[in-house]
Amino acid sequence: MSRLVVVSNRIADPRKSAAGGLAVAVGQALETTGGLWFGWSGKIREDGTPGEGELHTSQAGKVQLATVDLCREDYDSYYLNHSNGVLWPVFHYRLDLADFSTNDLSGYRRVNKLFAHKLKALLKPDDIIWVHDYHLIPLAAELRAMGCQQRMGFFLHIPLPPPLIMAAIPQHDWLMRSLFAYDLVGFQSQADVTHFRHYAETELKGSYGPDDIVEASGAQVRAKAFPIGIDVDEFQTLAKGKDALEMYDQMQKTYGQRKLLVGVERLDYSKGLRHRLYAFRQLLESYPENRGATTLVQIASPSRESVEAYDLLRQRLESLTGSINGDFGELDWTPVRYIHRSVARKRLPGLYRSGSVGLVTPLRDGMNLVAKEYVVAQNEKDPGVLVLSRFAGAAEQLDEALQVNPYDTAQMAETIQRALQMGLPERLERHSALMQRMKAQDVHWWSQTYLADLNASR
Ligand code: GDG
Repeated sequence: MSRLVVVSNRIADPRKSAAGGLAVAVGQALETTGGLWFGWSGKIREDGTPGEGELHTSQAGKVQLATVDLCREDYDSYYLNHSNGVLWPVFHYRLDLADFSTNDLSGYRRVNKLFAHKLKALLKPDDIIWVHDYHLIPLAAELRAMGCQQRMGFFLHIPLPPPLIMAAIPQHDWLMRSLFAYDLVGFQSQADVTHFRHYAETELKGSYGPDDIVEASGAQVRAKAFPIGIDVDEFQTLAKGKDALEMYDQMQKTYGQRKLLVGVERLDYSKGLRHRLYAFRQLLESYPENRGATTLVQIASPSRESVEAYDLLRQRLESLTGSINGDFGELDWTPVRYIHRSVARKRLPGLYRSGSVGLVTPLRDGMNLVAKEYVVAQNEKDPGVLVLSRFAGAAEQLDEALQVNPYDTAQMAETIQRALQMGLPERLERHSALMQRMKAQDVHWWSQTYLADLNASR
């Protein structure tokens, strides 16, 4: 049986349960056959030389871990400036937030070449290589240029925008052509696949045909949607654990009879936090019966704090929260509980379960796992209601959520009100349909389906 080699910007020890959905899925896939997980160590060397980095290897059960350190210049250009300063905003349709001035494509290429060089030394001829996410798009092209002929697949965790938005990235055609070095390219949603096909047609003068094949510049790749799921069993076990139950009790004691709206995310402009607060303000204005009776608990865990756009967003959220609490709050009621810290993973299910409504309203999102975690954490005899943005990849799968357009404040407020007032029979019906899909398409289904397809892709 071929060995699986996973490559991602960051890696995790698959034996540690705190690792979260993707790490668990990839870790389990790796443990089945024994495999190699390769990525950046997370260490920055102040005295290092660009394009060079030390390789560290260690063994975690059946999985070999291999990491490379980056020097400061490589970290800045590959990770901060190009991956998070240009690719992340553009792929989330935010040309206004992309910082092209500091963009250094050569640093991004250099680090991909460095990774390819270090990885090549560890590869066996019949390995299967699975590369993850936007940091590493050109990795296969670099490996191929070094003579590697193994089967290689790529999965994009974030959305792929339409061609005219992609076209804003300097040398976008180089970036997109490099995807054709893979045997299989996986996307989160059908919308992303459509954008990839359109890009190939319009920008590369290519075409697409049967069997998910896209052709351009004399090369072929298979492009398909594989919507990522969560580890339903693991999350249900977590929900029954001591920490989650304690969290739930604590929320009940603190908020008593009040209904809770719950939001949990990294503090990121793609997640639509400002628009959610506008809708909550509108809810309190249009449906005053919620004043004193409904609280929004918003966890915004710190993320990418050295990128300027994130700092600005934090300031705006703090000011908006302050103004809503100032305008509507009472001595015994704070409308918005905004927490700029992370909650321990073991406690999360208890928090989700305490929410009568789960608010997952990104402006654009590849999939959004919080939406899925919220559903799985619910009490199946008295479930809460998921309010989900139509711009999350998850919206293609989760028809039974109440879907909203986060830019339409009045519609979002109206939908939250509908969710707050929904009767038990309708909540039960929606929840059970969502749960069935969640179980059928969990994270193990995702990795197995992807890898089976990659195996069959040549
Ligand atoms: C990318 C794509 C795609 C959040 N706050 C806390 C916390 N979290 C955990 C959640 C969830 C994960 O982080 C977030 O996953 P999402 O999918 O919502 O979003 P991204 O981080 O942007 O992930 C996304 C995903 O990749 C997978 O392909 O779905 O579209 O953008 O698991 O629970 N965890 C803890 N404390 C927090 O405060 N412990």
